[in-house]
Amino acid sequence: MTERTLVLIKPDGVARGYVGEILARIERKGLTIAAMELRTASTDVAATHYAEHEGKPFYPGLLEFITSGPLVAAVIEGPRAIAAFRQIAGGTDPVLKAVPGTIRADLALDGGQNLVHGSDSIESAEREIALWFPVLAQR
Ligand code: DAT
Ligand code: MG
Repeated sequence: MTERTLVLIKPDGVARGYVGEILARIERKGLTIAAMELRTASTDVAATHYAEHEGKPFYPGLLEFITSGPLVAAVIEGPRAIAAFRQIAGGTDPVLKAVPGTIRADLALDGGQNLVHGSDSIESAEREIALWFPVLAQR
C-alpha cells in the first residue's frame, strides 16, 4: 500500500551541503518525491510541527534550530514510506541510537542537529503534510 510521509532536510543538512546526498539515499531506497520545497520555517509552523515536544528541556533549542535557516520540506511516497524513511534516517541520536549505514549515523554527530525529520505514524504524516503542504493534503 502506498503511503506518504513528511520529510525535512533540516537546516544543518542544507548548510552542510547534504541535500543531494540525502535525496539520493531516499531515491536509492525506492521512495519517490511527491512534493518538495526549500523554505525557512516560521516559528508558528515549527511550533505546530513539534507540538508534541512542548515543555521538554530541548524544545526551545529545537525551535531555534529548525527556524535558523532554509530547510527542504518534502512529501515522500512509496510502499511503507513512513517506516522506510525512518529506517534509512536512523535513530534520533546519531551516535547512540542510529545504526551505521543510516543518514544520521553516517553523516551526523549531534543529538539535536541530526539532519532529517520523518513522520512517525500515519496520523503524524497526515497532520504534517497538511501543515507543510496544505494544497497537497486537500486532494
Ligand atoms: P525523531 O526526530 O527521531 O522523530 P523526536 O521526535 O523524539 O525524534 O525528537 C524531535 C527532534 O528533537 C529530534 O530529531 C532532535 C530533537 N531532540 C529529541 N530529543 C532530544 C534530546 N534529548 N536532546 C536534544 N535534542 C533532542
Ligand atoms: Mg519525531
